[in-house]
Amino acid sequence: MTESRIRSAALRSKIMSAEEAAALIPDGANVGMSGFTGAGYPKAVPVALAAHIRARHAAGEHFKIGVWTGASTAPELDGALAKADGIELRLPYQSDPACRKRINDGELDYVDIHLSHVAQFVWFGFLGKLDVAVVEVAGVLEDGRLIPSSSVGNNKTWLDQADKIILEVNSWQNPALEGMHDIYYGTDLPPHRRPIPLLTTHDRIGQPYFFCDPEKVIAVVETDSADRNSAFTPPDVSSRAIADNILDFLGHEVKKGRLPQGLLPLQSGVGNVANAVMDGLQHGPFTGLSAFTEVLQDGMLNLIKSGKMEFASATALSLSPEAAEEFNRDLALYRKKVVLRPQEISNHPELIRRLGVIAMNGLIEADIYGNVNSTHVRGTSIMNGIGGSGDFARNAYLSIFMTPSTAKNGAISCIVPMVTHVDHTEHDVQVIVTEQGLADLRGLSPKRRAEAVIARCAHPTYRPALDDYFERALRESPGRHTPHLLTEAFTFLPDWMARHAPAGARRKESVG
Ligand code: 0RQ
Repeated sequence: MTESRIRSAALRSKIMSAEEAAALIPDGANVGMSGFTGAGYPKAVPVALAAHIRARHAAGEHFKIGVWTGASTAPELDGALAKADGIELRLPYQSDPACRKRINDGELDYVDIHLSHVAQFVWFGFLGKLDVAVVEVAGVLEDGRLIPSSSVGNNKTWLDQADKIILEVNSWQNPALEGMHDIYYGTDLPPHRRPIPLLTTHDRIGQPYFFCDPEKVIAVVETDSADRNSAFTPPDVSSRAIADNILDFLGHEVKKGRLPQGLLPLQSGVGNVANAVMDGLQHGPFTGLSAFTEVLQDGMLNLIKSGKMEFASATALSLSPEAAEEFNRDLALYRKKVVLRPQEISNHPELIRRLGVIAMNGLIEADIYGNVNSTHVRGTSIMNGIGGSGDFARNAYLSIFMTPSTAKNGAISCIVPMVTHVDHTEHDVQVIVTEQGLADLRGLSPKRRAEAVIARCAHPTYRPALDDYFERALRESPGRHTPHLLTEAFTFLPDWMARHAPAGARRKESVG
């Protein structure tokens, strides 16, 4: 690596190997790591730490740490540490198969927190002491300030709050990232909080660098590794139909005068369906779009490239390898149209409400009354976590949840009588969309919501069972405001699904 990436002589003197740096992290430490949706996570120290932990375990010693991040990371972080059985507690969001298995096997404590809450939980002291920060950066200035990399996440908080800091300086990250970030240092604690002075998606209210006390830096590790950058599956028939339903609905809202022609700032969740919706917007009638979101996926990048989207504010990139290559190649263009902010700002309720964000997130199951489960399979096994979906759904101008109507080749209906776990209550869910259609739940009472969700969103295979449940609940439920048959809400539909699922459809009861 050229020395120009680490321009501070004081920090250059702390360069060491990942193994030496990892050995400085003690058993029982709470470690704040960078990383958000596979971008900007440390690539070398966690792998070295996992090897160190295995060696300590082989010697009969106890060694586990708390792992705090921005959001999901990659196999080199969550995967490596979970496989080594080195994680005591994980927060706030993960999507790694090895980590998920440990959580669902009861071997790893997981605290699934709204992404906007994490920083203030640390500032308030709710999570205990942060011992070490391990943060990837794109470079270090002469005075020790840091150039953030492809995600910002909670790094500002980790660098502020940790006793000790380990930096990974990754020369794979494009040096032209310098200047693209907006790190806001104006957040005070209650009762001294002031309004956050951000009025449009493209306002800059902070500065492009992280402050970092060089005295706290105990190691600097040089790396040259790509972000995880997993590929997206091209939109299939189902995700295209979901996207079309959303586009029709947004067009209808524009006609009604409830949305401007350029819509309002978009937030789009993770995953293939969310990416397909962005792809749909590419072919839709809307121009002058903007985004106030967490992750910038391929679909959004294409909207920027085609000129349909004027500006995107996020906290992280989450790109396929091809899109990452293109982003790096054309960074001179993209840096004028993209800003990355700390996640307590990208997901801040005040800003989401002020800007009037249109939130679009995935779900695992929705019930007939509009409650949404985004996190649990069959009520007890975690899939990923709530991530930022609650930050956005609760505060958005429009909160849309989308899913294919069935999962596992049609063996499971994603529309159920009663969700087996609630992440987003009926009060925060305004629109549910599947490939079958769209239910606009705004202003509807529970019974009218149930009629709309069953008729418009459920798969035809499962509609009769849901109609039957709802009709019997209307007759037999002790209370008639939100009619339910509580003794059968969770048992009736799975049995029915098992009997009516298409032949050959695979059924999976649990994850991980
Ligand atoms: O499993 O891959 O093993 O087949 O869940 O489902 O349909 O591919 O959809 O990728 O959009 O993910 C809710 C998980 C949806 C995601 C969730 C199985 C299904 C498949 C994925 P397989 P799809 P997506 C901002 C917003 C919470 C966080 C969030 C998520 C897998 O959107 O994690 O929104 N959301 N953050 O087969 C059993 C069901 C199922 C089911 C789906 N009813 N029963 N399995 N699946 N429905 C970003 C951040 O916060 C960082």
